[in-house]
Amino acid sequence: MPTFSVNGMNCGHCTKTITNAILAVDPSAKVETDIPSKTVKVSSEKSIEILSSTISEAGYEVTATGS
Ligand SMILES: [Cu+2]
Repeated sequence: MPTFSVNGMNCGHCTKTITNAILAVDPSAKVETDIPSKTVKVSSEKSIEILSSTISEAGYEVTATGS
């Protein structure tokens, strides 16, 4: 499952913003966020590139991408 390290994801508002942005491009996506490790795991049919740019467009910097 693609995992993104997201700089600036500090609170529940951030996680909600990011989750909603991903759900806007893929309503069937499953999103797991973890604030202490600043990671977002996404189960989605969309590509890593699309998911990464979606997080960026929501206003957060993706510093690393893994799977
Ligand atoms: Cu926040």
